[in-house]
Formats: sequence, C-alpha cells, structure tokens
Amino acid sequence: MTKIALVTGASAGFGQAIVRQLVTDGYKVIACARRFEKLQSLASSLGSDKVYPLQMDVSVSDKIDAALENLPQDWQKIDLLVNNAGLALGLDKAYEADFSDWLTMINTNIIGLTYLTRQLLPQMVKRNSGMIITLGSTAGTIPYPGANVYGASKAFVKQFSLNLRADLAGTKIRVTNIEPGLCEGTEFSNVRFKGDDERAEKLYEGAHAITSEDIANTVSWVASQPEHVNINRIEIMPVSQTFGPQPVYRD
Ligand code: 8X3
Repeated sequence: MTKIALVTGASAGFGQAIVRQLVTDGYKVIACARRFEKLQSLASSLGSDKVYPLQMDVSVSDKIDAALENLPQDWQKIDLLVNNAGLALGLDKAYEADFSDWLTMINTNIIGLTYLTRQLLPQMVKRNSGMIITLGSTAGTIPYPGANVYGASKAFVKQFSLNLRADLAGTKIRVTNIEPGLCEGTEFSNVRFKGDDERAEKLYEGAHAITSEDIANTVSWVASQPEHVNINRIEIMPVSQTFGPQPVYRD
C-alpha cells in the first residue's frame, strides 16, 4: 500500500523540498500551505496522483478543520505528518520587538502545529501506526540575541515532540524533531527581515549554509528507518556554524 504523507508549509523552502523527496521515496503527499497556486504547480510538476494540493492556514484552527474535511476519502489515511510550517519574525531585542510578531509566531509555530497534530494523532493511534516529524530549530536549544519568542516556540516544538513519544509509549507511532541551524535558499530570512532581501542575502554570504535538500534528505532518512527505530532528535548545522563563547559584560 502506498503511504500517504501530509506536509505543511509546502509551497516553498523545506516543505517543498520535503514533498519532492517523499514523492521520490514513493509516498503520495498532501501538500498544505496558504498559497494554493504554488501547491497546484508543484502537483502538476510531480503528478496529481502523487501530490494533493490542500489549501491550509495552520494558524487558524477552523481552517485546519475545513481543509481536512475537504480531503478525498482515499487521501484520508495519513501515515506521515511533517509539521514543517513555521516562521521567525524580527530579530529585535525582547524589549523592542513587535508583540504582534510574537503572536503570529505563537499562532503558527505552536498553536497551529499542536492543533493539527491533535487532529491527526487519533487516527494513527487507532491504526497503531504512523510517524510525526516536526521541524524545530537549533534556536530551540541554543539561545541567541533576538531569538526570544522564535527560539522559545522551537523549544516548545522540541519538548512537545519528545512528550508525544512519552504519551505514545506502547504504540508503534514514531516521533522525531529535526533541528536545523543556518539554512539558505528558503524564504525564512526574507520573511524574518520583512522583505529586506539584502539583509537576508548578507546573512548567507560565504556561509555555505545547509539547504532545503539537506533537510529533505534528513526527513527521508528518518522516515526510512526500520519500524523498531525511533530517532528522537536530530540537530543539524552547516560546518561553517558552531558554538560561541558565553559573553561576560564587565563594569
Ligand atoms: C533557523 C535557525 O539560527 O536562524 O531556525 O535561528 S536560526
């Protein structure tokens, strides 16, 4: 039986690369995002029997429900959920950041992800099979200035993912949190810097950052492990990125 995956944030970046990779791996993929035309062109390039474009705004739970209700019968049994949709907004210090940016991140990265997971998990438990892959971030573990709510939301994603496994003890359902560091070739920094593309470009200059394809390969590897293997977490950085000293400011 062909396995079915559902990938959020599939219109670009990690999500789109993950859809492509999973199709190559033999999955049928429900590609979810707000930008429906992008999903349609992905489906027409990969085949509409392989990719089902589903308009979904994960930050609004009613829209998640409406999208899931619209799924045709033969796309409803979801074997693999890839919770990829998420964003960072701003890099300002907490005392200067825009509170509405914080709410947007919380709504998408935390509330959307948990709501969709809560909606799809019961069918997996009922079948005693399935896999959930969440996209965290190195920012969920390693603090840095300006990461404030973004980093905290990814710390939530990491702990939620680990706690899911705790609740799923005794079942065959697997859960993995993938935690990328600096990654180029996506809209992530353009969104974070609100269209300041020059600033986004500068961030990646000479960095040889990881790419969406690296993340898609990781998803593919995680999903292809034998059934008795659960990868709890994977943290991935480019070789150019590493840990810094902890600054001490002196009087
Ligand atoms: C993306 C990694 O370093 O930009 O989640 O926060 S970072």
